[in-house]
Amino acid sequence: MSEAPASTAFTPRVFSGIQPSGGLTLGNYLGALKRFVTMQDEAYQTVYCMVDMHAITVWQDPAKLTAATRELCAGFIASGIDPERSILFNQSQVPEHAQLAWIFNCVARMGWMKRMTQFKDKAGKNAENASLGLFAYPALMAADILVYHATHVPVGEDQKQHLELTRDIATKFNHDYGVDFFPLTEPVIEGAATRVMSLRDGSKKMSKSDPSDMSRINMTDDADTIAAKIRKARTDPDALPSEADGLAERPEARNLVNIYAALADMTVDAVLRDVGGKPFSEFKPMLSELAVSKLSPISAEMARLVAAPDEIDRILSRGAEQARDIARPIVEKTYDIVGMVR
Ligand code: AQP
Repeated sequence: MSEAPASTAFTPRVFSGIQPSGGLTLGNYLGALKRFVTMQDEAYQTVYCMVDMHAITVWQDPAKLTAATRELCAGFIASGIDPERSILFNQSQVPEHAQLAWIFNCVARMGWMKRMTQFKDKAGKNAENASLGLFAYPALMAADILVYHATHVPVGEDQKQHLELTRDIATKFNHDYGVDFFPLTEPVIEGAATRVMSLRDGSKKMSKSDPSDMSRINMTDDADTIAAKIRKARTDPDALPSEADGLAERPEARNLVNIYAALADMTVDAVLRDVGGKPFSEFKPMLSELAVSKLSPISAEMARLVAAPDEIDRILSRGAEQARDIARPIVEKTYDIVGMVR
């Protein structure tokens, strides 16, 4: 079997996306956005996307989808993504994503898709009533990445399985058609908060679509709301340990310490050296103060940008043109490989 090429054979290029399926959360920021920003300064071309086609795999009110897409774009820019240095656009403006996704729907196997835990989580007990799009979501995600021949994808821990599937799709395509065309993309899952958990339940991921607003910190929350959510965050009665091992069976405590470490750019060990032995009644105000100092400038800048939707739309259409310049020849070449007359 012909092996897919090592990603080093391709131009170093980063692709990642976030769904406009609600407001940005602290989980999206620490698990993804913060890393997107630092990758701009490394030796990659960076391509970032509001994945609106992914968002509609579950019902989205049209007016809210439009507003959430613009707000998400504002969140990218306010967090430090520079549209002059990164390509920033929304997925539906680049039809090549859908074109390649169809080819990948024909490459991916039903058995692979049925193993995807995110589908099981999101479809819940009523899988028969889930959309076909939700089931095919990982094939579209593979197309998002491979339509740019992206070599690296910064994501949170929850997306690891989808990245493995992307590599499986690339390998099978290359093998079936006897080519070395798609790279084996590397996930970049780094930092103290690759899986930020709900503030109400340390076993559940912090999510934009969680029905409880108290479960998450939204990037648009004001200082009082952030402080109230942290004050009410679920914890246990014990004081904080002085070493990371002491957090092993304490998911809620571990989550708050991870959030602190990621916001402060410290290791968990360094945080525990400072706060070990303190009760939550002392640690929570420290965490609130840190979160407010880091997030308030971002939310203020988001509010300023959201008030200028024309400017956001201009940035998105320019980004879409730049994205299409990369994606179009890759789809054309894919069609040639598959044998489609064009
Ligand atoms: N809680 C989290 N901790 C760390 N990383 C996270 N990400 C999301 N939640 C966390 C990362 O953010 C990026 C964008 O995610 P997404 O919006 O495309 O989809 P998602 O993972 O399904 O995020 P949500 O907030 O849970 O959205 P909904 O509620 O609509 O499903 C990804 O890199 C993800 O890993």
